Amino acid sequence: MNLSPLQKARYEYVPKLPGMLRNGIAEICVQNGEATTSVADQDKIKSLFPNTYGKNEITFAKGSNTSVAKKQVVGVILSGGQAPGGHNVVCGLYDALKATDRNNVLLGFKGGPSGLIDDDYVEFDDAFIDAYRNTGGFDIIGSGRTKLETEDQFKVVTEVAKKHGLTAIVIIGGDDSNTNAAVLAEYMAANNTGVQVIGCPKTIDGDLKNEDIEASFGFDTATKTYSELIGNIERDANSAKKYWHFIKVMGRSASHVALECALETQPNICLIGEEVAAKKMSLSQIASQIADSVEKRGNAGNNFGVAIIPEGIVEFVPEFSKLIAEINELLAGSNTEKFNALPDWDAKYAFIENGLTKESMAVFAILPQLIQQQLFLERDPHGNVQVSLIESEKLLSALVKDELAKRKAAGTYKGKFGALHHFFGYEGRCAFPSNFDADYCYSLGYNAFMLIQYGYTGYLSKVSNLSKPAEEWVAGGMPITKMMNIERRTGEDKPVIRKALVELDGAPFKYFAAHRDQWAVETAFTYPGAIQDNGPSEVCDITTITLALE
Ligand code: FBP
Repeated sequence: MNLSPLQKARYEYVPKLPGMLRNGIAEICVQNGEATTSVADQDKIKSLFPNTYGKNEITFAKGSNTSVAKKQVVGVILSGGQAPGGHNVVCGLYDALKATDRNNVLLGFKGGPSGLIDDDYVEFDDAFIDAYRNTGGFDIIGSGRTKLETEDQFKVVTEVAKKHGLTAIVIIGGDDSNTNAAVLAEYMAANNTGVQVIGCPKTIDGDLKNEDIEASFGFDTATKTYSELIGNIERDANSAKKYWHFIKVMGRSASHVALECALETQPNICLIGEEVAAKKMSLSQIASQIADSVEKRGNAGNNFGVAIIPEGIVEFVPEFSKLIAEINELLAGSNTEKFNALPDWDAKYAFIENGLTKESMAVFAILPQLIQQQLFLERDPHGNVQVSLIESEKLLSALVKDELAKRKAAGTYKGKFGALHHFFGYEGRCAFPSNFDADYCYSLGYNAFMLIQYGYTGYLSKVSNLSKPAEEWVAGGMPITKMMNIERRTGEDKPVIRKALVELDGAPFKYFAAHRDQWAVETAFTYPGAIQDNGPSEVCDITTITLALE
């Protein structure tokens, strides 16, 4: 492997653990918390998870370790989209496992959940792990989005587990992947396989959080990476004074990434999908809101600006989300194949026209053909629209341009409008983890092994009190079923982890809402610069503004 100077330097970084995990394995005991219930649909979730539902939350503390000694053979997978810090989860897991007993074994299954089915794995040793400490990416074993849900898949996983003598499986993933973890844990428990399943909360989207899980890992580094880039663009815009930049940022369902980037960079516009849904805004209302800022700034001679668009925005516009829901139903089951087999766009258009309601067809009909076609791109294995492939930044800037033309004709707008488009997503998912993510991820992995050692299954590794220094972080676990409810996916009702959306009465949104009118008209940009990992703590160890405000 060719090493950059930074990578060499990052090998030397020693991630910080929560205080209660610092005294060595022999000094970690368990404190029992409250029994749990699911966030909604309790009866249904309880009946689907009879063996893993309703368990207690737990916290680790300093004290004599009372876990039962046995040889542990643990399998780990990275699942879903990449997020900075994933390697450190594996490193923390490995270190705790080996510190407990050198004979314990950690197997990494390659390419996500499919690695478990195909029995494609590697056995980690010190040299292997050391090459990935404090680095970004998931390339240590790769990732994938295969959904583990059928009886046949579970049987194969059970056979693979038997073959290796697995005592536990750790699934490092987002809401969908941890839904997989809960379902697999239930299957393993119901069939007395003796295999425990533990999840770890990953996703740059930041939507796997709740009163227990304060942040998903990767959000910190990804948003700081995008904010650096947005700040650079703001400075370019303010230097050249001739472009409006429409910047789409990742965040499939929730707008946490967009909101955090806005708090970091103070752009002229930032759309928040959850607000658009709450106010039932139409596409033309959104375009008009952006055009107001362009007009005011343009009339004052400032023909430039920056607008941040969350990639999931289209799903929040009521007319659009209804359209997407209808398209999902239209493509359910074998219909996708039928649709894809149609010879050309005209035939597909006729099929669509036949399947959509009048209202949705009216929305569909006014979209540019490029966007219409993007709405029919393949869903991911969990049935989600791949919003990263829908160019909503281009759609919105085109609508703004039309609106400005009308205002120009009416004589109210006197400026010039030139738009450039960007999409920041993949740029941030494999960045070197910030100190925060390096520490948090290592702690999640270390903690996951403690949950295994103490015999828990169907639990999520939980590290909280994150806005404080790592010494004060609190390590423990919570049953995954606590976060679940029933939702409609690919035309069926399914138990899934409820996504955490931006709360409009939460402190981060309120702060943004209190300042955005000023930011829309003035040039109030802030330039966060690149992530720093070596220097004063107030520069290198800061958390996200979202976490600080929450
Ligand atoms: P996870 O929910 O698996 O963490 O992935 C989130 C994400 O990064 C989204 O922000 C984005 O829409 C999606 O992955 C892109 O998926 P892919 O990597 O398959 O293109």
